[in-house]
Amino acid sequence: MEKVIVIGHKSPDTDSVVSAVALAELMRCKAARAGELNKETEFVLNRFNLPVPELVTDISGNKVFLVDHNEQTQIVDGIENAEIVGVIDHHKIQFSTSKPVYLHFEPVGSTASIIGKLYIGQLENNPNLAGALLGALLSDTVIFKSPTTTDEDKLIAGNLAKIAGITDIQAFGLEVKKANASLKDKTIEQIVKADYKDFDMAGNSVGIGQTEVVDMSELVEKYNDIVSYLDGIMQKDGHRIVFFAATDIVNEGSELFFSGDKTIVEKAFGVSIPEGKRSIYIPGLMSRKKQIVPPLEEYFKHQ
Ligand SMILES: [Mn+2]
Repeated sequence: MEKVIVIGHKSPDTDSVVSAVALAELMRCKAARAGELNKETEFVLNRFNLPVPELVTDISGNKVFLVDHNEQTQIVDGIENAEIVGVIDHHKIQFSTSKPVYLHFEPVGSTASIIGKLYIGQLENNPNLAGALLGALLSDTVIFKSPTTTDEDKLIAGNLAKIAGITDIQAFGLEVKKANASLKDKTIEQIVKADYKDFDMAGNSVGIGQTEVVDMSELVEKYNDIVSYLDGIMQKDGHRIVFFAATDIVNEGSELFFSGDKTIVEKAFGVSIPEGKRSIYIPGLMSRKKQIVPPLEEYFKHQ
């Protein structure tokens, strides 16, 4: 393939970046990223001696292979002047092309799982790439705790761990997660926007950020700042509603902050929120894709 650039979504997470790096190396093309790296991704690339892919903010004029996303709002700018040649993803299909393209979608816990399975033969000789893919898999599945996790993810993780020489998958997963979990040294923007995605739901623009937290007490002092930051996004971007989920990966639940009409939150999630309160704790809520997006889409569909 000539000059294909492999790239993940805006506000990239570890799955997006590592999948791009791995696929580019395996297909012998170029990896890029559509935004700044978070600390967790930095940790994984570092740990396995992998290069940081080049930052690309406008993809115009290139052939592009998308990994870990396919929704218009999440694709790097300039895509309307580029040619999509392929997509490997584990999200719902939300796009169309005028030409035939290579598509590989699977309902598994990470894009890294798909790449790890497809290329397991080649990965045998590349323990660093296998280790990084394992890190991305464990990140996206929240060390297998997310409801998006499948038996196949666990199987692939085992194979990748063997190649990478990692004996304790749980301990390695926690190491990966902890690299990004402390809120202490981060600005509100870094906390909310590190993993933030815009969605179009029946003509309504919905923004949803998510972060994983190991120590929820760090959240308390940031409550007001988070709420006013969300209000700022609401005003600037003209959304119908904006969310931020702080997900407790130890106790398995999320504090769901919002800016917008609280009846949307109440109806979509079947909760009741006291007047003036701008967040609600939802036990068991771990996954944006499986537990936040679907109830909201259901709500807006019937509006
Ligand atoms: Mn992913």
